[in-house]
Amino acid sequence: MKDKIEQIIQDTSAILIKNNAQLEEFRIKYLGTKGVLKDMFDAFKLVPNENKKEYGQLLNVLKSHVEYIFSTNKEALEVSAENSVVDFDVTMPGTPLELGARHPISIIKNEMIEIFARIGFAVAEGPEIEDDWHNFTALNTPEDHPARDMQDTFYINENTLLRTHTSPVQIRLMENEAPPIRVITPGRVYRNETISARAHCTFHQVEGLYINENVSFADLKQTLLYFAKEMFGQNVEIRLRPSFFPFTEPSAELDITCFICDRKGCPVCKGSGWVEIGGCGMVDPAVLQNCKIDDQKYTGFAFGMGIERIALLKYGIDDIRLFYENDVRFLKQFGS
Ligand code: 2NM
Repeated sequence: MKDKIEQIIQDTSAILIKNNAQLEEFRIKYLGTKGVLKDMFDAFKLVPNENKKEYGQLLNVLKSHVEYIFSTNKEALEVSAENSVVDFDVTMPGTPLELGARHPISIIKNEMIEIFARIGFAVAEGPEIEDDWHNFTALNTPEDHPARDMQDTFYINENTLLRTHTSPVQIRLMENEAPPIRVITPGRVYRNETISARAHCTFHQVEGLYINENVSFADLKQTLLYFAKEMFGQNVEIRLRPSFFPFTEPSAELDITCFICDRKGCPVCKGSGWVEIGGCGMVDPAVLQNCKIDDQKYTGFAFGMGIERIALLKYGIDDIRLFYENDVRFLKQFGS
């Protein structure tokens, strides 16, 4: 019996268990109700009394050994099952990622940047939190101008505010770089306005600036005509209506012929055949002086357009608030 016990310990130690079926085979063979251990314990009953103590101890060693082999193999199989991915076909195509859509404001902004890039305008950006000098004073805006009013401007403190236009980016450029300067400044601006279908407290602008020797109002007009035709179609014409801005002299509002109704008159142009898309003018010499640019040598033109306004017109959207709600049902329509 002693030899038999040793033989079983040797056999079970050498066994290689590779899967659950082999584990079950092992369990039945050694630990089952008709298994090897059961036979050994049955045989133990016939052992003479004087040998019972010795063989009893040996049998208990055998039982622990077989149970140990079983449980360590069982654990090893469980761990390897957790770590291996069964039935994974590496040649299958992956789960496709759902593509998003660019925001309509970004689409129009990028289109405007491309159109102006083709005639040599660079792009510049700057901070949305500005100081009084760059947002107002350098732009020749008087201390008592209504735009500086708490009602129109979000102030952070007396000298710090959320920019109300992107012109401060152009002031920084004129302060730091020598002409010629030919740049557009797209970006987000803030105005303290009551939110409605037509107006919002934040919106986006593209402003343009060209400073050089002999820059004329005719250059401004031709630049804007080129832009309007590229943006809205070659049939479009522009109209400049006299206006006023503190930073330009002379100043004008920029209208384009209504491309919705082709000038016949419709709800979008309110029957007039024209829609306003921005403002413009010749940079006031006082602004050039504020930026230490020689206003005897250089002249310049500037213009500003609202991106939302152009997006509303181009996409036939009737409520500006849709741009800021991030409703995917709205945004998905601009898949690009
Ligand atoms: C507009 C209309 C007219 C403008 C002026 C300047 C600067 F910095 F050169 F003085 N930047 N942008 C300007 C002029 C902006 O927006 C409706």
